[in-house]
Order: sequence, then C-alpha cells, then structure tokens
Amino acid sequence: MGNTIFSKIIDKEIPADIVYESDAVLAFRDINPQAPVHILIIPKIEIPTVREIKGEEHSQLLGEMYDAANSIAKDEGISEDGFRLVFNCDDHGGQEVYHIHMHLLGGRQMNWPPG
Ligand code: DGP
Repeated sequence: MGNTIFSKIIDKEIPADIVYESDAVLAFRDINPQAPVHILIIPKIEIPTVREIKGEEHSQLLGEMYDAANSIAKDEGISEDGFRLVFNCDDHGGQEVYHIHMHLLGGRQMNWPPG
C-alpha cells in the first residue's frame, strides 16, 4: 500500500482515465491538463522522487515508461509534431505527488524556458 493518491489510482480505489496499463506501468490523463494531451506515466511501485531512481535497479522500468510514452504519443496523434516529457523533482522542481510520474504533454507548441 503506497502513500499517495496515485496508489489509489493503481489499486482502482479512485477512478482515472487510464490509457495504458501493464504489470509494471500505468498511464492516465492528468486531472488538471496543461496541454490538449497531458498524460501521467507512472510505475506501479512507489518511488517517491527521481532521486531514488537507481540505474541498475530501475533501468528496465524506466525503459518501459519511455516505450509507453512513445506508444501513447502515437495513439494520441502527437508523435509526429513532437511532445514534451517532464519529471518534476521535489520543491523547486514543482513536484506535488511523491510517486514519480512522467508528464507527457503535447498537442500545442511548448515554450522554453518552462517557468
Ligand atoms: P507534479 O506537480 O509533477 O507532482 O504533478 C502532479 C500531477 O498529478 C498534477 O499535474 C495533477 C495530477 N493529479 C493530482 N491528483 C490527481 C488525481 O487524483 N487524478 C489525476 N488524474 N491526476 C491527478
């Protein structure tokens, strides 16, 4: 049992608009979308921040998350024009939910710097 709202989404205790699911990874639409397509791709195991990612332990999991992002971007019709993938980390990174999640954003021109 994890500690965040995302654990409840994984356990189907609260609803989410799920677009991809495997044994290790779940992806669903962000409740507060910042772009026409805004999907969160998360591991089913709880890793609080990207600081806890260990290459040796999590490389396969991270690889699957990037595969999922590419597959979902194609399904959503944003792959050709391009998109943005973001992990926020802790306070200065703007992280609100302490279960790592990759934001997949697309369907409009992204700006830089992100603010
Ligand atoms: P971050 O700031 O990087 O931790 O992003 C957290 C994102 O999670 C934020 O864009 C809003 C989204 N979010 C928070 N709670 C829920 C929820 O209950 N359902 C869904 N679908 N998204 C949520």
